[in-house]
Amino acid sequence: MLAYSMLYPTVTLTRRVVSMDGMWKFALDEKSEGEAQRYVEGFPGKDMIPVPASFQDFYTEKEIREYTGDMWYEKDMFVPGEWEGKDVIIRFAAATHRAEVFVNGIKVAAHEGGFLPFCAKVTDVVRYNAYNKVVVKVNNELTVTNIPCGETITLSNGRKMAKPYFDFYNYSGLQRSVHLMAVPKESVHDIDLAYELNGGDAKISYRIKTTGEHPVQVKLFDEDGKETASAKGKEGVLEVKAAHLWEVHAAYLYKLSVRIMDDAEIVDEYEQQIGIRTVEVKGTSILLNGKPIYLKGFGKHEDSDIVGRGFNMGIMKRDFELMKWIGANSFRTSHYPYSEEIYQMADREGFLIIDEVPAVGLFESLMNFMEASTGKQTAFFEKETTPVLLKAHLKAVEEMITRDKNHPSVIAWSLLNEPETTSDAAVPYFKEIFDCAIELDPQKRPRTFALVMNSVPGVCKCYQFSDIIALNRYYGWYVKGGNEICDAEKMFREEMDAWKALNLDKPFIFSEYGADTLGSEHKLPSVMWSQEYQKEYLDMTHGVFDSYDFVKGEQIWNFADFQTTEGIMRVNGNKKGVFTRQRQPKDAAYLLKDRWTKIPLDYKKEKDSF
Ligand code: BDP
Repeated sequence: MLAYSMLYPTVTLTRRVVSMDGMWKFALDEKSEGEAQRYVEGFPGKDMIPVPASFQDFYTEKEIREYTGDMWYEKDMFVPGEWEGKDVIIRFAAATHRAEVFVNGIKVAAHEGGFLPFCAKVTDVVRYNAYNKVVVKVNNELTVTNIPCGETITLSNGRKMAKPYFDFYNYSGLQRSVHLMAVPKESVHDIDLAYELNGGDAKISYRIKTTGEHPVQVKLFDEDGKETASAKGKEGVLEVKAAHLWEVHAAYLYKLSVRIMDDAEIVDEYEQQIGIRTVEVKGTSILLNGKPIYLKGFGKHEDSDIVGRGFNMGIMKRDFELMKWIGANSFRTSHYPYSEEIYQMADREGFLIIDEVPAVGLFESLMNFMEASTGKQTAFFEKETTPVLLKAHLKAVEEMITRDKNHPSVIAWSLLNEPETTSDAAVPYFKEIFDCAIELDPQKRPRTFALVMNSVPGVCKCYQFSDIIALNRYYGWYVKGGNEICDAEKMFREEMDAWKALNLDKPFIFSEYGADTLGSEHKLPSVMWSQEYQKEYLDMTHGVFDSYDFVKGEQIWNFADFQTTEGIMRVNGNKKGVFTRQRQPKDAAYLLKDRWTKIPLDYKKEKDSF
């Protein structure tokens, strides 16, 4: 069990939440002198930076944008006197990639991993009815002992530089919201829910973890605020007659209220929106509420101009509007768990999410999409440091599942993206990760990972762990592009035939496919990088998808153009977006809209066998 609660901060009868978002003092610490100079009590300088945001794209100096190392954030926080007697907690929705937190000069928390929340309990160090100094040391170096993987090199001018083994910019800092909360000392810590449908009725099995011994009361309210079911005890069942199910693009959200009671007194109250639905894999079908579904949508990134990977509410809203417009029903949170507000919106809008842990770069190459296309085999899981990496990976899986398990939108866990799968050492590593996920998830959702180009039948030693086989495939882009596209199609079909021959009786989805395309380029006849070629590529690829009945989903790479490390393979970022980084359509968007609005949710339902 995690030391702190992952529950999203909410105000209830017993809980208080104050946002700490806004301008924070900011300083880089190139020589890592901050600690020795007691930065933990407050540091010199006047530079201010917004939170949430990545720090990089605000600045005009390249050495700041590319800065790798320690950086410091500082803010004064007022703690109200009426909170005395409760636990006072600072909650960081994310600090990328690691952080140490100090309040009034005292260390109160440390966390590794840049995309999941952590809390600092500061009850015993704060002064009430007074300002308290919060100082956070953030570090954005990449290593092979934490996810996402990469290296940190030192240039000849003495500066450190991040070298990701993955294809997105190493945006970092306090990229998500910070909250100050007051929570009762005896409180709701965690909530497990699992669903069973029976005719029109539903059973919700629940388990509540609290930090004390007082009894628990659970109630369910419908969208009109009417009480629909109730139960007593830390574990039990809520019986919902004539349940409104949560469906794709027709989400119904109930409110779950959990109270810890001391006779008539409410010790703690926590409320959360939930949706009643089941998810399972049966044969080659993915079933939602017992009915087959076909996934249409995207691999995405949290990425936009100026704020980088910082959570941006406006971008979130625009992205959902575009996804509805184009006829999508799903997305993968490639390559890290996203901001919690995005899952809340997906719950509300009825979108399906494949939730991905930040396990990317477990393949030793900056351009694994290129090297894997050559059939190159590497041995990533045979390093001396692999056990340390595994520990960090397991912890991230635990944090992600604990954080996201009650979102109806989350239908599957993606446990790695494009790892090396060709050596025997990968097998026990995968086993631990996949076992951990099924054990932690009360709903036993399907598990998957995205297979890189060289993970093919006969070579890949790990696909059997997946409940849904997810392929990242770039035939016609990294392999046999342009005028050779007929050969790309031939190779693609040969691979698909090889999968078919294995008779796995599992659903396949394409978790990535796409072609870089410049929003500015038109060319008749087409050339690679032109809008015309993106469409030709898609027509060929979709034709292959449509010929195999066990293919139950397509999530194109990528929703929008996004920032990467600079290099000869990238033109100020990856341009495989269906939309530009400014969220305007390329021509391919209209092709996809046409296709996806025609494909029914239960596409290929009759043909769910090989
Ligand atoms: C795959 C990765 C993804 C890349 C993509 C690409 O999973 O992160 O951005 O290919 O090459 O290797 O565009």
